[in-house]
Parts: sequence; C-alpha cells; structure tokens
Amino acid sequence: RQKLSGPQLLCQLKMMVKITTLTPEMEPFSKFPWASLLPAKPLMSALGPFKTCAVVSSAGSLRNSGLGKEIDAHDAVVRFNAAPTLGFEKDVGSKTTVRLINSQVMASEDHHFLSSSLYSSGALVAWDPAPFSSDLNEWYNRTDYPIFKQYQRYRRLHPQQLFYILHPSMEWQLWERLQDNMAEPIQKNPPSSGLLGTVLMMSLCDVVHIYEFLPSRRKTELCHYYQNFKDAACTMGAYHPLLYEKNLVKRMNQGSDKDIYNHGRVTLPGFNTFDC
Ligand code: NCC
Repeated sequence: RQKLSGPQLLCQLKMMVKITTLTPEMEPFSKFPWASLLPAKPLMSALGPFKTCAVVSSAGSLRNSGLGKEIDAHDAVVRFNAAPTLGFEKDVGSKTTVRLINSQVMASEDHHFLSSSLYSSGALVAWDPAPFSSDLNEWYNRTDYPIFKQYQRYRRLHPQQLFYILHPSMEWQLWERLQDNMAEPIQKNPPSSGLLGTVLMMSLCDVVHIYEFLPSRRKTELCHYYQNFKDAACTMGAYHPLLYEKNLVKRMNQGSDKDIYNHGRVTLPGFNTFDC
C-alpha cells in the first residue's frame, strides 16, 4: 500500500476525526440531573478561533530549552495533566489557555485535582480511555477512572471555569488514522493526551506549533521537565501508541528538520487553512 503524503494525512485528520465535547442533551447524560453542569455550548463556539497556538508537551527535553518567551507569544497555549508553569517559566512559559487532562489526574489522590491551583487557569478539557465502540452508554458504565463523579465535584467547586469532556469517538477516530497509516498492528489503546491536544488545537487555530513532542537535540531519558524521574517509555510510549503518533506528526510537519533538532518545534496547519 502507498504511504500517504503529509497533505493527504492532514486531509484525513480534517475529514475523519470529529472533535466533539459532551453537551447536556446527549444520551445518557440528558437523563441525569447533573447534565446541566455540562457546558451548553460546544467547545468550538466558546474557545477561539486563534491565529497561533502552542502545544507544550511535558517532555523532559523542555528543561533548559529557554522556549518560554516563544511559547507565551502564541495566542493560545495548551498544557497537559499536572504540568506546572510556576518555577519553569523560562523553559515552558506561563500562559495557559487550555489544560487537557486525563481521567487518572482527576481521580488519583496525589494530584489533588479538586483543590490544587494548578488546574484553575484556562479552560479544562478532560478525557478518559473509552471502549472501542465509543458508545456513550457503554463508556458511562465502565470508565477507566471516575471521570463523571470528579467532573461534578469540580464543577460545583469552580462553577465559573470552562470545563469540557471530550466525546470518546475522537480517541478512536484518531487511533484509526494511526493504525491505517502504519505498516504493523499498533496497540489498541487511545492516543496520548499530546496528540489529542494537537488535533483539538488544529480545529481552533490557523497555525499550531508543538514543542518537544518530536524530541530535539535535548532528548533525554527524563520523563517530565518538572520531575527528576527517568523512563524512556515516556518519550517512546508503552500504553499509548506514542511512537506511531510521533511518526504521523513527523510526516505532517510543515517546518524544517532543523526546527525540530534545535527547538523541538513542529509546525502544523489549522484545519481551516487548507482545502481537501
Ligand atoms: O506524561 P503525560 O502523558 O502527562 O505527558 C503529556 C503529553 O506529553 C507528551 N510527552 C510527555 C513526556 C515525554 N517524555 N514525551 C512526550 O512526548 C505525550 O504526548 C503526553 O501525552 C497522557 O497522555 O495523558 C500521559 O499522562 C501520564 C499521567 O497519567 C499524567 O502525567 C498524570 O500523572 C501517563 N503516565 C502514567 O500513567 C504513569 C502517560 O502514560 C501519558
């Protein structure tokens, strides 16, 4: 089978991955009194559009990158899970427009999700690894972590903050793009938060710069820039098909290899800027 070109891959993402968030009228949520806690307007109409966006991976190679100013110069900045800015401004900047979090962060004791100020800036977008069917009823009854319980608690404590839940169909539509474009079978687990956030921003921004998703010359075994914990699997993947995600992003990159090597920077076009 023919390997697709960058523009062809971009068109596949644009046409085949639908970015939706849960709304109060969706089944089975419409039956629950707490459905009114879900935002009435979909994310697309409440956030953006933005000209330039930065997606900041949590990779250890961001340490000593000095990329903070460049990252903050974007109109919107996305960060992931428990990645802090406080104390790391020089390397990762301080602006947070969206924080994409997995359901493990919401549920595990050590993240203090309900009380930590880490989660209070910008809009929150949460996701949970759903069954492949992406059926909302099936997922509701067996989420990986108690995402809905924690969502309700958080919304009651922070009613003013924008907080969305991604529709799980997005995970698996994106996974199918990965599998379809790889020569070998990939693990049947959803893509990492990094790729989900990248595609989310491609639907909101004209240009998306991703930092240290494809590792620069600073590539390290250090898992996160904010922790002294080493594990190469953080960069290469174990549960998530991370290596395949990176392969796909490399093929779609519109920046130079030098940008990757020196700055860990990839350039992707927003979905609204090209026709298919
Ligand atoms: O580590 P994590 O990801 O929070 O990182 C966010 C995104 O940055 C990219 N990344 C990170 C580290 C690295 N060395 N290279 C990278 O490219 C990835 O794209 C990653 O998605 C997740 O995807 O949600 C993940 O979350 C963690 C963990 O749940 C949270 O950090 C909270 O502690 C997962 N780790 C574990 O479960 C132990 C990780 O597998 C995926």
